[in-house]
Amino acid sequence: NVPVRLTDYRPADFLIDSVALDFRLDRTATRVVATLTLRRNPKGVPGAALVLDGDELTLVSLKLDGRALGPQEYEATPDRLTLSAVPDGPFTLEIETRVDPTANTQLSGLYRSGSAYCTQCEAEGFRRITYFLDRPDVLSVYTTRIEADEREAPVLLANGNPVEAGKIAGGSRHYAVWRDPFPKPSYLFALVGGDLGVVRDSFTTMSGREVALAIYVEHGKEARAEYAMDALKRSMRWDEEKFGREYDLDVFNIVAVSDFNMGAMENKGLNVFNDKYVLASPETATDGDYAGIEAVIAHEYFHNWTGNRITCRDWFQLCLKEGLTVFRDHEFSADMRSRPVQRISEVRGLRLVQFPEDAGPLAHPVRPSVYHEINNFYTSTVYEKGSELVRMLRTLIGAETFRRGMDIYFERFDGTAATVEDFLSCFAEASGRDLSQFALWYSQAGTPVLSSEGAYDPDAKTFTLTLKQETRPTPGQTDKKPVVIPVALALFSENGQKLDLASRDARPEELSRGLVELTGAERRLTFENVPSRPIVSLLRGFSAPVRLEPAPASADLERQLAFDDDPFNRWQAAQSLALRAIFARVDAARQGAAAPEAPGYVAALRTLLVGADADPAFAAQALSLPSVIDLAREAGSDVDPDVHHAARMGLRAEIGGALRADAEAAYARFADKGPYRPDAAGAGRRALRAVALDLVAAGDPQKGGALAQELFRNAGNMTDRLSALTTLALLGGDAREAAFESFYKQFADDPLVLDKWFSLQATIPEPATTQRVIKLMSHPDFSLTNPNRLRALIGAFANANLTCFHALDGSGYDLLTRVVLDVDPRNPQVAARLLSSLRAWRTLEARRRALVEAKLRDIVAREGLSADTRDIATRALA
Ligand code: B3K
Ligand code: ZN
Repeated sequence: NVPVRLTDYRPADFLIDSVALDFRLDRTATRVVATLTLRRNPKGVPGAALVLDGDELTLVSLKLDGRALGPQEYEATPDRLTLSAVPDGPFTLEIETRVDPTANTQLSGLYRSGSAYCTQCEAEGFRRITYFLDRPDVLSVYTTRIEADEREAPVLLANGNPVEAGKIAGGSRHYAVWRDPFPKPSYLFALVGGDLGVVRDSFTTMSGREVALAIYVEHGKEARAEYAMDALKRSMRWDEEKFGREYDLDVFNIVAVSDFNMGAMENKGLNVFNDKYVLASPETATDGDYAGIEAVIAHEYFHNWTGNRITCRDWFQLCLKEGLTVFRDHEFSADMRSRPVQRISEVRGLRLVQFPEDAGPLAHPVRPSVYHEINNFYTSTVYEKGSELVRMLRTLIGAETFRRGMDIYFERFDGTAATVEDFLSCFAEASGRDLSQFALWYSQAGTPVLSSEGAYDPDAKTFTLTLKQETRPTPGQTDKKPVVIPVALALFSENGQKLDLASRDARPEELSRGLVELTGAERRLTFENVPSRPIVSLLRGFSAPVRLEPAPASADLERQLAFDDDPFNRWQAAQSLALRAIFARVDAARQGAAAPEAPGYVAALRTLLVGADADPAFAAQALSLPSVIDLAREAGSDVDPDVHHAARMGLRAEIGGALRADAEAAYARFADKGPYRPDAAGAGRRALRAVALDLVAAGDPQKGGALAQELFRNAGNMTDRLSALTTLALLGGDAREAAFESFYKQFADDPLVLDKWFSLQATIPEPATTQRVIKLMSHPDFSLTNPNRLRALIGAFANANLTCFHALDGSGYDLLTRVVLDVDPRNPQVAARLLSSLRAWRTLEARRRALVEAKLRDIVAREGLSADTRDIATRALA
């Protein structure tokens, strides 16, 4: 397994202008005839042999310009087809392969989910269907004919527009032909065949074209696709309004399947989805699920322009489509819901996964320069940090200039396979700025640490702010250069008055925008006319993906929480106060001292709770304590999750005790009124109520338990029911077991709801949970082959139950490695992803570190390990 390097990029030696695919669907022996029209690429090596990619393929026959080739005229292995002598002019190649969709447990290529046939080709799954130049810079026009048994697969779908369909005489077979006029890379190919229900709608584009929309789901679940359909129409309108992007085919189809390696896939005109991101009803889906559906539907739809019309030259450019499309879906969610609340949850997500990734052995640049297995690079760094880079670019050049740059990008690179340089060149042109330093963000791994120091001079009435940056070494990258960091800032007087910024050390537009740029290792700014020591609001709106150190003094944080006009920094102030209070408890526990209380923080929370009606969603976020994962990340080294968990629970009890009456009042005040609506306002009220319930349970377990049981019984929607069950799960005892049992009985036939049932049990933070998880693995509803179910139980255990997963007896690590090794031969992508839950293992204290290291060494030593899992294990040991 040789590494692939960005610097080794060479254009393909051949181009494939058109592809005609003919599928005869069969459960175990599907026949595929691919007719390719090829010609030499003027940019390729003259006279080069034609080498096509394959993966576990069986070649049936091969014809060149209509003539059957003998075995001495080519070389075919399961993973390569080589023709050393091909014409210099254009020619056609007809390749017949046979594939077994039922045996395809990797869920890459053509496989079966339930009784349906479906495909997943990104990144390199097309080569598991036919031999091809399976690389994103080879763009072709596809025609797809599908033939199948009409009883088994009445629905036959592929990319593009439907051309023709009919019955085949003498039997029960039928066919459909689809044509996609837009040249695309093979990773965007898709096909679906099955017996599916459908929801239909239509959309009139900005230029008045009618697009037929359809979402295909399991029969009987049509009503649950209505929210997804609504989200789709809103996405289509939004992309027209905000980016001027119109949809381009006559149809847009979405198919929901229950066996899927990730969230969804943006195949041209035929998105295939994990049904988790399509199906929702108030009884089965939470507010979080609805928000997730809205975001993923939008994300895949937005790929039509950022990913499909303009694709990536090579897989190193993955962030070009992913980071940009995440940025677009974030903006969409911000417009559909609450912008501040959306921003806070983006940053929470970034810090939960991307920051640890960037600080650990799996760290890599947003645009990596080398990979062994590309599927392991669909990471939080490429997606979420990639999105932050686009956001920073917009912050630096301004929203209008950014939009002009996007217009240039769409205009200039439509129909091509582009690079990050191509993308940046559009913004350099639109803004007239040199973006070469900005480009470092794409090549340099690691989270920069931004530190600040302030000094007030009461005589001169000046305030001097010193900003410094430093990026620590990451694997393979020791020397880090300073990057450009847009630092949004404001100064407030003691009583909350926002001060005008005056300084000779900043450009006038920096002062008027409240945005200074740190480009070197250090910058000093002296602000004038500052009447008293100011309160500094730094990195407002999280203007750059950096770690800000140190947090301001607690008294300043309390003031910021009270009057900062940047909601993100108000939330940040609450988080910083909570972190300080928890770490004070950690220190005390380590010294055997009594737990220190945090009266200032608790008083600030009381104000938030009492005033929650103004913005319940925001209050719910500000009232939520950092998770144990947050604590581990902030500690950075010598992590003992038990100590962190205990300190966190201690603070939770302190808050619950102090705010009991206010929490009970809030719980009553925010009771659901009227029918459930999955909108942001309703979701905010329910989130606040869940926080209130948790506080009541923290302060008075008996009262909390009683309220939770009542809510569990009478909940009118899944959001409330799950909040109640979460509280009961934490409280333990017979009530918990009874609730889990009744939940199971009620939803035993609903896989997506059962996933929640498995997850919640896996995350109970008490020692017995590991045994519970092991027992659940023999539950009749558990399955190692369904990725959703596997992630629900084992993924949740390893990623969200730190005390059990990192148990000192090694039982959590045993469980994870056993499952990873069991799943690996069947589904390497999912196994490797599970193993990535060890991304932060080096920050653990010594005993746990030794346990993990031994496990990783054991995995690497295994024979027959997949390239995916080997890659993660090897890099994790770096
Ligand atoms: N582009 C796909 C991800 C494919 C992952 C392949 N291992 C979904 C998305 O990001 O929209
Ligand atoms: Zn994407």
